[in-house]
Amino acid sequence: MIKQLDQNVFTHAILEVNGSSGNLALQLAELKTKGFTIVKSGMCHKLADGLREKIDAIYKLQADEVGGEENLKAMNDANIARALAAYDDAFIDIAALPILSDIYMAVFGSNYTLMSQNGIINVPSTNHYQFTWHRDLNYQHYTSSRPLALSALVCIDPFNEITGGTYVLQGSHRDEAFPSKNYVLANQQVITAEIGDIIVFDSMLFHRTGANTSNMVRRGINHIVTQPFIKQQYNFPYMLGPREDITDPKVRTLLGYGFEPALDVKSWRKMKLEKVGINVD
Ligand SMILES: O=C(O)CCC(=O)C(=O)O
Repeated sequence: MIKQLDQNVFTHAILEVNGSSGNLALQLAELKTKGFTIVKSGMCHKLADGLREKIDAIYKLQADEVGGEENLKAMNDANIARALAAYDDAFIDIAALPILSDIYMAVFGSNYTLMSQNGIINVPSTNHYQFTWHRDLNYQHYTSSRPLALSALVCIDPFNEITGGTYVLQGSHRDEAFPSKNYVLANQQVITAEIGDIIVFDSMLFHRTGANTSNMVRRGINHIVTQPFIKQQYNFPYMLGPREDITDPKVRTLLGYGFEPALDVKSWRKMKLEKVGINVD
């Protein structure tokens, strides 16, 4: 949330202006310059209540399948519920929210896929791996003229100074290296948001989760969306199976159907031939 200041934009001696008015244009301009923008999804509290329960249940199931939460702690993976869309279609709907698709389409064109979708569970008075500064494209230290990936962090609980907002270093997606400690302390900003707000950011923006000093768990769902030349962290088509009931081509592309790596040359050619209507055995 940003404080509203004077609402007039008077100028003089300016001949050139970037961008047009309108929400999407504003979001794209903010993403480019600041590296983040905030979008309102209009999610109702009832839906958030349901998603909260589902995230916790998926996390428990995933912890149990690797021998319990202690093992997740040992690998710095506690309180993250991974690949939610593969467990419950409600998370496919969240990943495919039209308000997000509009941004992805404007940034990437029509081919973009879900690289990862994680439930971030910020438990009061516990440590979380995401408390440390990072980029969502881990270990990468270069800049690009267009975003390589966008992150969309959907707030399922209020994000504020007490529950833990999201800390960002504005503009840091344009720098190769992480800045000095002095720079971070002088320039870090915390984004606060309401249930249903979505913090969309360039995945190269340095950011971190804020500590939760409240007495309630604070959850968010982070998506990383890329063009399909960057491989998915989880193979959603494999986890979901063929799912012919998902017919919307935009949603299938988002989930990665049609972009699975070919097993060999023949299957790669077969796939290309099928697209031009030729079937070979
Ligand atoms: O929880 C947050 O505020 C940020 C989440 C985050 O850093 C991430 O998912 O990469």
